[in-house]
Amino acid sequence: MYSLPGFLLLKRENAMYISVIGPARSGKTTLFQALSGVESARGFSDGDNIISIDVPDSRVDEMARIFKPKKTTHARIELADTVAIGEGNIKDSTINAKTLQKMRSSDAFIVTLNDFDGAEQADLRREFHDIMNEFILADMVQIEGRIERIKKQGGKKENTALQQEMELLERLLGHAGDGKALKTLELGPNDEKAVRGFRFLSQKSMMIAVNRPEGAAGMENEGQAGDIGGYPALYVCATLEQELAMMADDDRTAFMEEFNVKESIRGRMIRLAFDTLGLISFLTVGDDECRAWPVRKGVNAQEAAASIHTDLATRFIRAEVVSYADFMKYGGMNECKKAGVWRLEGKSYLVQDGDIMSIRAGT
Ligand SMILES: Nc1nc2c(ncn2[C@@H]2O[C@H](COP(=O)(O)OP(=O)(O)OP(=O)(O)O)[C@@H](O)[C@H]2O)c(=O)[nH]1
Ligand SMILES: [Mg+2]
Repeated sequence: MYSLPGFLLLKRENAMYISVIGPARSGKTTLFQALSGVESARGFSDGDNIISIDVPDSRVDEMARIFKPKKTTHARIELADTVAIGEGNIKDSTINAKTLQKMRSSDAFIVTLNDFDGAEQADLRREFHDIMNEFILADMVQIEGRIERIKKQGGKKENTALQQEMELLERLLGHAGDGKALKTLELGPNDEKAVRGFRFLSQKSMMIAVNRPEGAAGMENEGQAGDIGGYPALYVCATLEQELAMMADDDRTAFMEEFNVKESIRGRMIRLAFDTLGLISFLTVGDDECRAWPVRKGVNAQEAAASIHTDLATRFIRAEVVSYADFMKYGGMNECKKAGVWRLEGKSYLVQDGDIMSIRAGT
């Protein structure tokens, strides 16, 4: 039976799960609404507000225009609005276990920082630092708990597996104890696998949304805001973007021109998320369905097949591949065949972003 390393697959039917987190009143809910286009009551913040959003992808739209399929499916992101995080919150259990659990199961965080009422850059860094400290403390509590249990369990007997785990836990604890995020600890593949189950908060991928005042919106602020604490940051004006997200398409275009907004935050943030998480998309096309499949960079054709269906990976014979660029250049599959750019690839072919694939599988 063909088995796939778990980290190459995205859970929940290919949806990434991203939580919007940040200090109190930093604009989390406003940004959540801007990204999802869904209005939820302001101040709603028990972490239960989860919405599934489509990943904008003009390649999928273009394929749908050409094939006119019964169904068009974009990659999806599950986005959650959460409670505020401040100093002492996790330790004092102000954040309840259920919310903490949801944060732990996130693939990544969007950290919203308030820069709309005159905070200095230094304050943003301090605010982020405070949140990271909370995460590090929460991770330490988990590590210490596990160490205690191992001590009780394996105290008398020789057990290499437990000893190895203990050594790893001590290393993690030492690193976190120095106030450093676990993400910055280099781990070998085995250790990486061993810690995955803990779902440590300070090990998550993070993107920072620096929430700017309305007057600052516009072109000059649309780029990246550099990094904060080693994590990539984007400038955003959440209130403006929230208004944008709620508008009819025609109004939106005019509004974006007026405020000199080139691209809405949804596209910018999702691209950053794909980048940060190391994701690419391959496409499947046809009269039934045109669809984008997000996979980790570096998956091979067989692993990509598994993200569609495990059976397809087990019975994998070949992948028919045409790049999106070639498809558009030559104007179709048959044209690509004639031009000699249509390929038959084997299991170990490394899937590229925008590959249009069809998996040939045996019975
Ligand atoms: N001027 C300005 N105000 C903003 C911006 N984003 C949020 N606000 C205001 O800040 C207040 C808090 O916004 P929310 O989105 O509810 O913040 P939150 O982080 O979800 O707050 P809690 O869930 O209570 O921690 C609201 O009054 C917003 O209108 C912004 O970009 N510019
Ligand atoms: Mg809120």
